[in-house]
Amino acid sequence: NKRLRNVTIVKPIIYGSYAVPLQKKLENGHTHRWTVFVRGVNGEDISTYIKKVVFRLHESFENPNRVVDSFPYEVSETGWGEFEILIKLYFQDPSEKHISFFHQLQLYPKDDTNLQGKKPVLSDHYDELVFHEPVQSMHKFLTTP
Ligand code: SLL
Repeated sequence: NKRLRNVTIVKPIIYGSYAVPLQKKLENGHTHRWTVFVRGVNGEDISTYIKKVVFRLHESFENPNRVVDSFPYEVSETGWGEFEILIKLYFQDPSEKHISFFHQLQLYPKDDTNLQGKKPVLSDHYDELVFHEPVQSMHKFLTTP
């Protein structure tokens, strides 16, 4: 399982969240429905090289570690507060170490043009996963159409 010299593969991804206020506050105090997600750009299927995604929610949630092992890589919940979500990407090839990043869940619009909360509040980020000189087995996952 050799490294492929002088080969670099770049995988663009988008990760983030969107949130909408509930019509009515729930008995448990929840005010919003939200989704946190990771996806490929241009509808690319990332399951060819992603094995699973773990979303670590705030500890006030039941089972805060949410493991998603197939498309779509997302978790939907209701809640009342904003917090940082740890997102861990695990790759199909076991020799490739997982990577982690944080996303700040946003429920409330930052500008007051959307104070009525009619539109979903979206917060997302573009990022690029760079695989420099991947091993042969990982290269195969990365180039599978
Ligand atoms: C805050 N530091 O105080 C943050 C914590 C926690 C959000 C936010 C619901 C949990 C549940 C929930 O939205 N927790 O009751 O299921 O704003």
